[in-house]
Amino acid sequence: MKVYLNGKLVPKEKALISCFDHGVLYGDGAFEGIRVYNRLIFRLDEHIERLFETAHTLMLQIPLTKKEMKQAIIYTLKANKLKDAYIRLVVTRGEGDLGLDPRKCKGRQTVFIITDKIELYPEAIYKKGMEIITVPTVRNLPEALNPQLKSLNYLNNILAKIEAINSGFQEAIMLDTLGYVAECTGDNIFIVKRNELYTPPQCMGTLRGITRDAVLGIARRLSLSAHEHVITRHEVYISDECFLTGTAAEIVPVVKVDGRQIGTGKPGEITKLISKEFKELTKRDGVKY
Ligand code: PXG
Repeated sequence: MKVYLNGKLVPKEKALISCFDHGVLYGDGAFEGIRVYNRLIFRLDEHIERLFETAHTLMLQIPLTKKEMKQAIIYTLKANKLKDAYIRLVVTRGEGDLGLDPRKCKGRQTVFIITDKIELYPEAIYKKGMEIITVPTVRNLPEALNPQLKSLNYLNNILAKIEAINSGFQEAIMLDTLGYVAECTGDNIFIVKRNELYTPPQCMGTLRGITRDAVLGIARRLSLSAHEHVITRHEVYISDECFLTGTAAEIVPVVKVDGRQIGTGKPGEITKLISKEFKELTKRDGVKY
């Protein structure tokens, strides 16, 4: 496997960065996770846009233009001869000293691109549905560390993931500080009630997920009402269907939340329809290489 590191392709074993890189020392950097389906890079422009938006707020200068970044991704995919893949795109502040001050990172920012496979959950989860819980760790406050930022500081999510794992679950609902449902540790959440879809609005400590946007688009095309609306845990418990969305996880049916069965306890019809339509979309919506 070859990894793109600062303009060069290097073997995985040689893809190493400095201990003084502020991405390592402080999580000071931005990232994206992107999927490739049969040589089509799904929503590449949207992912690049989001990376540059995160970098803008972090005042992190990306040493490549958007076009060069796309070319670098394609270059890496081709070098690894991948048809189906998961791309991890990372930009860090680069090498600095032992203080927080980002101005001390005087050299180049670090850019690396890993292209690999990813399988978050076994196939059975997609067929039978997942059981999840709500965890105590609340999602970061937007005014502290906005969940819209896909920064390298993912400890808020990792703490929640640890709580889920400690309780024997693979994924968890994180609430915002008001107690409304925000999202899961690495996915957005949707519920279905009386054939209408609901997902928390992005202002409530929720990442504007690209898969979430794709699902909202699918719902619109299918003439299903879809609302970006605050959701309580009660509303999740009494929903007819529930599912999660994310680049890595794709569409995951949820059949039990905090011990409450959702709907029939099996993946719902709308969830299955959305999954099918999403699969179709990935066959045509993307940048070909
Ligand atoms: N919310 C959060 C907090 C995420 O990290 C999503 C929603 C879904 O967004 P997209 O744009 O992918 O539809 C994400 C992204 C993992 C993992 O190992 C998950 C993500 C990123 C990196 C790793 O579960 N999810």
